Amino acid sequence: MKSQSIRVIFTGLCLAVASISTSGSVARHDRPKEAPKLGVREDIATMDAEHPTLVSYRKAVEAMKKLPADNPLSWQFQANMHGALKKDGNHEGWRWCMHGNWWFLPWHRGYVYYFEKIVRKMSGNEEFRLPYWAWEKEGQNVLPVPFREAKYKGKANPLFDETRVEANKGGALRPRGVGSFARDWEAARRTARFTTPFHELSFGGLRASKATLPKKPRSLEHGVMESQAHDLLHDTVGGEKGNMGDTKRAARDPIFWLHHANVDRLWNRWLDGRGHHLPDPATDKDWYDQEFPFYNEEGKKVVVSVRKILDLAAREYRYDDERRIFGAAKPEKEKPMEQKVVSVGAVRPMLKLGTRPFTKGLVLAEESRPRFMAALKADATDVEPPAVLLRVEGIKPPKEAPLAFEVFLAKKGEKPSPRSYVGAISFFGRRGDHGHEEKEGFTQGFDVTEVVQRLRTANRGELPELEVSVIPHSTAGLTAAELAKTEIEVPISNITLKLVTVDKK
Ligand SMILES: [Cu+2]
Repeated sequence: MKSQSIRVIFTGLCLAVASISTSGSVARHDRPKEAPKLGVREDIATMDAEHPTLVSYRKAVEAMKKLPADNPLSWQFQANMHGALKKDGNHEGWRWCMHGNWWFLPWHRGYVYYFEKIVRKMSGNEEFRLPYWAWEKEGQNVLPVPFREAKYKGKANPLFDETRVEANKGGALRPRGVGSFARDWEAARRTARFTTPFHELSFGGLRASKATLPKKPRSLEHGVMESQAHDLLHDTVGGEKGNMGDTKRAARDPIFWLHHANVDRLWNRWLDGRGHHLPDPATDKDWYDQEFPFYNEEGKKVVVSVRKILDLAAREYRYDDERRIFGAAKPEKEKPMEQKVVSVGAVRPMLKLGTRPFTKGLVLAEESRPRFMAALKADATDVEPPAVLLRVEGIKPPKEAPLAFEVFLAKKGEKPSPRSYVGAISFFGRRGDHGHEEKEGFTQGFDVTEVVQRLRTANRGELPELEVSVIPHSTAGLTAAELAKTEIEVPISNITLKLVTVDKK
């Protein structure tokens, strides 16, 4: 009786998937090689070390680590597809990770998708689906136990990575800050659009023009899902010198794949939100048409478009907390809008971030004040409400930066608190070793619209005097007092407040 009802549900699922895939039917019994059955990616927190998924993962990682780096099924080759050290040499399939543009999410979806296939082959477990590490859930911002121990049953544990330092001790990542991964995720989840001209208003990142192989677009301005939580998780697991903190080595750490399975899952959870949708297939064709090289479980190079990645993934896995089949979200027609941005305030003088916390007044520009106030009070029923951005501009990451910053916007005299936390600045993928972009520095902005509106409402409709606080945190396990004794300077050019308004065309 029970198995029957399960079968009914499963058939229903397959039908739903088939109806949204472009290639039509998904045969369950006599399925072609190209159409594996739908599997479920589950929360690692529900698994003990003996769970078949982890047994298979250990087996595959061990086998992959024994293969030479030029074999696409090897651990090294797979990691090098994300990024590689100079001494690793060159290969056409390497160094393809997409960061700082709107392909961050689909590229990583494809990358993890093919990796999962390879793990299935190398473990001999056809049922294998990657677990995900839900670090955004309270109490789960700790490296999962099966990855922490150097030994497993008396032998080297394939899931262990000795380059993590603090994370392997099992403490909460970001234990001393006011912010948390949960908070960062909540902020990201509220982001209304996948892409906009502003990185702090773009869940998926900034638009980039079609990339032609082998050139890839690169910018240091990360979208909200990427810059909040994702980046800092890399840094807090990797610590000062660990694999996870460096794009060129990150995927060597077996936890990388569970981290990205989670980022992939959170993309789906974002799509659950009302009005949230993928780029418009008509106006954002470039996003769907972009092709990337991956390697399948036969070790063969495959070049697939974003459209194809979405389709393949939707047919092959879903998450255990899926509320609907992802990929089914209908893109809505968005009104063309013209966005205008004006500077409405700044912190002066403000030339560097360091190892001690600071608080400074945010001075509103008198000339733009009337316009700013009018926008905040505007009845925004038929246009998009104005957005207020707090931007830390011209951040020049030092070569070694074992720290991250939490940023707060509060009423003058108020201590930084969860209510005034607006987000974090971290350096994953933006450290000073890539070339010319770093000389310019990068901007990390935050959507502070809600904070500003709350402060205004609490102050009888008028904006109170504002202060910005920036609190540094060690990613190498130092306490605030220990960190304050070290000398690290992060030059910046400015901290500004911007108003973004939308005019209907
Ligand atoms: Cu990542």
